[in-house]
Amino acid sequence: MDLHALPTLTNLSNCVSIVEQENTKIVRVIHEKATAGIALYGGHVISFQPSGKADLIWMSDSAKFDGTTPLRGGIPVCWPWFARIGSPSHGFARTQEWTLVEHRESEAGVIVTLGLTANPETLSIWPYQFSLKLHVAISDTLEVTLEITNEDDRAWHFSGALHTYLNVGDIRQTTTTGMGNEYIDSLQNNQVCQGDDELQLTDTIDRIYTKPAPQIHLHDPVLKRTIQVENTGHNCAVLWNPWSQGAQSMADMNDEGYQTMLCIESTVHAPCISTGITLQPGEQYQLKTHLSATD
Ligand code: TA6
Repeated sequence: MDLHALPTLTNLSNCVSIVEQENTKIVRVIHEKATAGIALYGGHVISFQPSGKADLIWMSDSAKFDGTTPLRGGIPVCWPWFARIGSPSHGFARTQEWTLVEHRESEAGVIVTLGLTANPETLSIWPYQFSLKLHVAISDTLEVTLEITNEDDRAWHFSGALHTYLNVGDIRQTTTTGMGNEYIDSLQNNQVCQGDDELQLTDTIDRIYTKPAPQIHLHDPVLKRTIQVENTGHNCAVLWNPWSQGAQSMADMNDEGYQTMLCIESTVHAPCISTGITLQPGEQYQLKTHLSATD
C-alpha cells in the first residue's frame, strides 16, 4: 500500500498524520528512518518500511478496509485469545476501534501508542474490564508491544498473538531458521510433532512451535535480505502460510497472495481460555515482537 497516496485528515506533527483508506483511519508515520502505518481499526500495524528498503510487512491487495472485517495482512492483534478457543476467532481486539493515546518523535524515530478499553460490545463477548496499550516504536527496526492490564476486581485469563504477516520475495525460495524442533500441527488434529529447525516451504503450513529460539531468521534471496524476529512474553511461535488452496478460499487474499507472505507470530498459546495466562486485578503483562532486516 502506498501510504503517501492516502488522503490526509489531520496533520499531528512534522512526521505523524491521520490518513484514511475507505472507512479506516490510519496513523501514518513518515520519518527519515522509516515509513509506517497503523490502522485504528484493530490497532493494526499495516506497513513498516525502513527508508530505501522493501516493506517488512505484507498486506493483502484485497484487504477490506470497511471497518467491520479483520484486516488481512499486517500485524493483527489477537486478544483476549488466540485461534478458535473462543468466539470470535482470534478474539475481538482486531475488530475494535482503538484510540490514539500519544505519539512522540525524535531523531531516533517515532513511538505511537494506541489504546483500547472495555466497552458494551467487548463486555457482551467477554465480561471483564481491561486496558490494552499498543506501543509501536518505529526506527530502523520495528518494535510492537501489547501491554495488557487487568482493570477488573477479579482475576481473568487470556491467550493471544501478534499475528505478523511478513513480506517475502518468493515463499518457495525463503528459508526459516529458529522455529525449533517441536510443534503442534493444526493440520494434523493438533498432534505434537518433531521436525527440522530449518524450513523451506512447499505446501500449506499451520504450526504452533513450542520451543522457538530467541531469534527467528527468515532468509530471503529474492529481496536480498534476512528478517530477524525477536519475540518476548510469548510461549510459542506460530508459522502459517495458507498456500494456493487456502488463498483461493479467502475473499480478502488474491489467489497468488500466499507466494509473498509468511506469518511468524509471537503467540501466547493455550488449549482453552482457562489455561491461559492469569492476570490478577491491577496486574500487567507484555507481549512483544521486534522486527529488523539485514542485507
Ligand atoms: O495463526 C494461524 C491461524 O490461526 C490459522 O489457523 C489461520 O486460520 C490464520 O490464523 C488466519 O486466521 P483468520 O481468522 O485471520 O482467517
